[in-house]
Amino acid sequence: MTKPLTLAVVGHTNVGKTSLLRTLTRDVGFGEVSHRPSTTRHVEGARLSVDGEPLLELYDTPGLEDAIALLDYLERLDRPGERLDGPARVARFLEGSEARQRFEQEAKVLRQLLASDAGLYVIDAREPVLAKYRDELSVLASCGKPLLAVLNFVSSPQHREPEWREALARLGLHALVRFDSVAPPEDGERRLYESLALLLEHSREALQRLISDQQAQREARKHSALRLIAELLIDCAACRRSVVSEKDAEQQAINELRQAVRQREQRCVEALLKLYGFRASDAAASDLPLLDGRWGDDLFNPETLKQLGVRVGSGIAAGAAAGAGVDLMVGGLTLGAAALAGAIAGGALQTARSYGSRLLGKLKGQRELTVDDSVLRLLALRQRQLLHALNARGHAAVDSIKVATPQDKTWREGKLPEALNKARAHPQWSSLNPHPKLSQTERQEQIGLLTQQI
Ligand SMILES: Nc1nc2c(ncn2[C@@H]2O[C@H](COP(=O)(O)OP(=O)(O)OP(=O)(O)O)[C@@H](O)[C@H]2O)c(=O)[nH]1
Ligand SMILES: [Mg+2]
Repeated sequence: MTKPLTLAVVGHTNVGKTSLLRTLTRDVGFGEVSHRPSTTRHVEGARLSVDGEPLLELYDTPGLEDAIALLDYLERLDRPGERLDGPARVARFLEGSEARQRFEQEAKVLRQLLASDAGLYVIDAREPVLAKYRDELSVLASCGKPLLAVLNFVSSPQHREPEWREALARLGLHALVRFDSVAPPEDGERRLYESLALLLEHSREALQRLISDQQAQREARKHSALRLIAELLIDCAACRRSVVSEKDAEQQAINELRQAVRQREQRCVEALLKLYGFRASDAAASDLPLLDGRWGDDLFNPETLKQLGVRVGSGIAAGAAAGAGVDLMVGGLTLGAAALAGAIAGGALQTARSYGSRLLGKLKGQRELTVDDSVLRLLALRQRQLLHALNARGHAAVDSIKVATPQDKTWREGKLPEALNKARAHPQWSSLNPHPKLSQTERQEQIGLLTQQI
C-alpha cells in the first residue's frame, strides 16, 4: 500500500476552502462554513479511500489574512550577503518567534503546505485581483510545492475569470480549474483530479483510480435513485381505497388518500437526500395540488381480468375499464361470477378472494378510490426534478431545494407508462394498502422496467 497523496487547501479567508472540502468529500458536516471571515482556525483533514485503500488526504487550513505584511517579513529574513530561496526562507520563518505570535495562523498554513504533496489554491472569482492576493500567491509559491488554482464562485454572474487567468499566468501559475463548490460542474471532480495528475506525475495512477471509482459511484447512485422513484410511483398507482357511496365519506377518503400520497412522496424525498449524502432538511416537497382522486372501475381492468385467467374481447374489457353504463355493470357482474369460478378452479384462491371481496363491495354500493393519473405524472416530474437538482448540488450548498409543481401543464397530459397501468390492477403491490406483497417477482420486474423509463 502506497502513501496517500496529500493536498493542502489554501487561500485567502472566506473564499470557500472548507466548502470545497465538503463538496470533494461529499460530507455536509465537514468543518465549519460561515459567511464571516476567519471561520476555520485549525488544520483539519479528510481522507478519500477506494476499496479500503486511502488514496487522497485533503487538509483544510485557516484563511490567509495579511499576506502583504508576511511577504515583507519573509523578504527581510535574509541576512546580509545572503539570498535564500523560497523554501529556505519559509523554514527560517517557521523556526522564528513570529510564527508563534503575529503570524500564527499563516504559519499553520505554510507548515501544512510544506508537509503536503501539493496545494489547491482557492480563489473567490468575483473578487478583483488585488495586491494582497498576488502577495499571498508569492508567499505560497515560496513553499516550492505545485499549486493548482481552483476558481470558486464561477457560477456567479459577477465572476472575473479572465482577469484571474491572466494574473495567475503572470505569476507563473498556469494550472487552473473552474470548480464552484455549491454548484460544481458535472465533470468538475474529474477535471480537478486530471489537472492534478498533470502536476503530480507519480500520483497519476491513484488519481485515475479515484476518478473511476467516483464515476462508478455516480452511476450506481443514479440507478438507485431512479429505482426509489419507480417504487414511489408503483406504490401510488396500486394504492386503492374502498369507500361507501356517500358524500362525506368520499370527501374524507379523498383527503386521507392525498395525505397518504403526500407522506409517501416525502419518504421518497428523504430517501433520495440520504442516498446523495444530504441532510433531511435540504429539500421538502410542497403540497400536492387539490385533485378529486380517481373513482375507477379497476375491477374490470383487462389486467385484473388477466390475473383471474379470464380472456375477454378487447371491446368488453375496454368498455368495462372505462366503467361505462349499466349494461356493462350487468355484464361485469356476470363476468365477475364466471371469473371467480374460473380463478378458483385455476387455484388462484388468493386472487379470487380479494377480487370477490371487491366485487361484493361493489354490490353493496362501495366505490373504489385510486390516485389520479395526473398526480402520478406530477410525482414523476417532481422527483425527476429533485434528482436533477441533487446531481448538480455540491455538499457545500446551504440553501434548501424546493420540490415544487412545474409551472407548465405537462404533468396533466401524456400517456402513463405501462407499468403503472399494470400496478393499478395489483393492490398488493402498494405499501399504502393493507397486506402488501412487495417482493412479488412481477412487481420487481415492473419496477425494473419503470426505472428505465423515468
Ligand atoms: N454561492 C456560493 N457560495 C459559496 C461558495 N463557496 C463558499 N461559499 C460561501 O462562502 C462563505 C465562506 O465559505 P467557507 O467555506 O467558510 O470559506 P473558507 O475559505 O473556508 O473561510 P475561512 O475558513 O474563514 O477562511 C460561506 O458563506 C459559503 O456558504 C460557492 O461556490 N458559491
Ligand atoms: Mg474555512
